[in-house]
Amino acid sequence: MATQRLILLSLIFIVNISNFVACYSRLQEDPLRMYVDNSPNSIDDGGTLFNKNTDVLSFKRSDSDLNNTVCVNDYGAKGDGTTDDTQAFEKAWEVACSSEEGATIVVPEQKYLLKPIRFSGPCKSNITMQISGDLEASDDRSDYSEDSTHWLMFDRVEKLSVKGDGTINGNGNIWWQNSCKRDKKRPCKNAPTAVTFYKCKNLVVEGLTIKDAQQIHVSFQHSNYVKASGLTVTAPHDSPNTDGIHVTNTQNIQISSSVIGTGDDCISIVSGSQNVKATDITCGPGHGISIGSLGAKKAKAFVSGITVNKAKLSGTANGVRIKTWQGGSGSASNIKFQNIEMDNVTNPIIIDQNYCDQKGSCKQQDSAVEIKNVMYQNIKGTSESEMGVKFDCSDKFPCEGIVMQNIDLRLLGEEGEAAKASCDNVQVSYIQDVSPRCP
Ligand SMILES: *[C@@H]1O[C@H](CO)[C@@H](O)[C@H](O)[C@H]1NC(C)=O
Ligand SMILES: *[C@@H]1O[C@H](CO)[C@@H](O)[C@H](O)[C@H]1NC(C)=O
Ligand SMILES: CC(=O)N[C@H]1CO[C@H](CO)[C@@H](O)[C@@H]1O
Repeated sequence: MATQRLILLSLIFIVNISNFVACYSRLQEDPLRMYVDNSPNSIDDGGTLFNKNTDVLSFKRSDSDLNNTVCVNDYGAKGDGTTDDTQAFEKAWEVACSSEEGATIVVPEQKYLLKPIRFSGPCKSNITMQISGDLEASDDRSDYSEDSTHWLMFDRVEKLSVKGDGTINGNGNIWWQNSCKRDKKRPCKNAPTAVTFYKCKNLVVEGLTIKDAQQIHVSFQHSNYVKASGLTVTAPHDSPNTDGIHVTNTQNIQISSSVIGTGDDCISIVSGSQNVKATDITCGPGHGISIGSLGAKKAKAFVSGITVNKAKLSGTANGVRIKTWQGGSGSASNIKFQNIEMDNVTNPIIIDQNYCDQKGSCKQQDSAVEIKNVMYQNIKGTSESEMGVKFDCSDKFPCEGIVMQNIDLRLLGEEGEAAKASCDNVQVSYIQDVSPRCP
C-alpha cells in the first residue's frame, strides 16, 4: 500500500516536473531564472508580481520577463494529442492579451488538439505566440458548426508575432473527401481556413510549418504591415482549394523565404491588396503564384503594387498568373514578376481574363477587371505545355503596358526547343532577349 502511494506520488511529481520543463526549458536559456520567482525580493504588488533588481548569483533579470510568459500547459493544456486543449489556449490568450507589458504565449513541444479558436484583440500590448509543438485541428466537422470557415483566427490583434519551429496541422482529409471538387455530386461549401489573420497590424509570422489545411492554409485579411517568412506550407497535390498563402485586402505585406507546395495556388493575392512583395519563394506542387481570381460575380476589384522576386516553381499547373472573371470591374496594375525559374510548369506565364471556375461555362460579358502595367523580367526554364506564354486578354478591355525582358522558356524534355506564345488582345513591349514572343 505504502509503496503504491509512493509510486503514485513520484508519478505525480514526474508529471509536474515534465510539465514545468516543457513550458520553460525552451524559453529560459539560464536555469537560474526559475528561482527568481521565489526569491525573497518578490513582493505581491497589487496582483502584479513585481521584483526589483533581483540579483541571483550576479544574474540580473527583471521579473516582468518571467511574469510575461504564459504557457498553455499552465492553463490546463494536456498536449497529449487526444485531449481537447481548446479552453486552455483560450485562457492563455486572455491572460496574455490583457497583460499591460506584453506577453509571450508558449506552446511546448507536445501535440495539442484544438477546435476552432478565435484569438481576439485588441490586446493591451504586444504578444508573441511561440509555437514549438504541434497544433492539431479537430477533424470532427461538427466542431465547426458555429463558423465553418475558420479554424485558428487572430482577430484585430496589433503587434503580434506568431513564430517557432512547430507545426500547425489542419488534418484536412475529411474536408477534402467532402469537397465538391472531389465528388461532383456534393454541394460546394467552404471548408475552414487553417490560420486566419483578420485586421491585424504589425504582424510577424515566422518559421512555422502549416500543413494539410481544411482549405486555405494561411490567410491574411484586411491586415496591414505584415512580415511572413521562413514558412513551410504543404498539402497533397490533389487536395482541393488548399491555397498556401492567401492575401486579401491587405497592404504592405512581405512574404519571404518560404517553401510552399499544395493542391492550389502557392500564393494567391486578391482584391484590395496593395504593396505585396513575395521574395524567395519555392513553389510546387500546386497552381503557382496567382493574382486573382478577381471580379467574380461582377465584383469591383483593385490590386496594385505586387512584386514577385526570386521564385522557383516546379511541377506546377501555372507559373505566374493573373486571372480575372468576365463581368467584373476595377483593375490589377503595377505588377512585377522577376528572377523566376520555371521547371516543368504547365503555363509558366499566363494572363487569363476569361477565368471561369464554376460548374457550367461562363457567359460572355461586357465588363472586365483591367490589367495594366505588368513587367516580366528574367524568367527562365521549362514549360510542360507547348504554350509557355498565354495572354488571354479581354476583347473589351485589352491588357495594357505589358513588358517582357530577358525571357527564355523552353519545352520540357525537347532539347533546347523554344516554347510558343499565344496572345489575344494584348500588345507586348520587348526588352533584350525574349523567347517566346507573341506571333
Ligand atoms: C514587445 O515589443 C518589444 C519592442 O519591440 C520587444 O522588445 C518585445 O520582445 C515584445 N514582446 C513580446 C512579448 O512580443
Ligand atoms: C512534371 O510535373 C508533373 C506534375 O507535377 C509530374 O507528374 C511529372 O513527372 C513531371 N515531369 C518531369 C519530367 O519532371
Ligand atoms: C502575462 C502574465 O503572466 N501576467 C501575469 C503577471 O502576474 C499577475 C499577478 O500574478 C497575473 O495576474 C498576470 O496574469
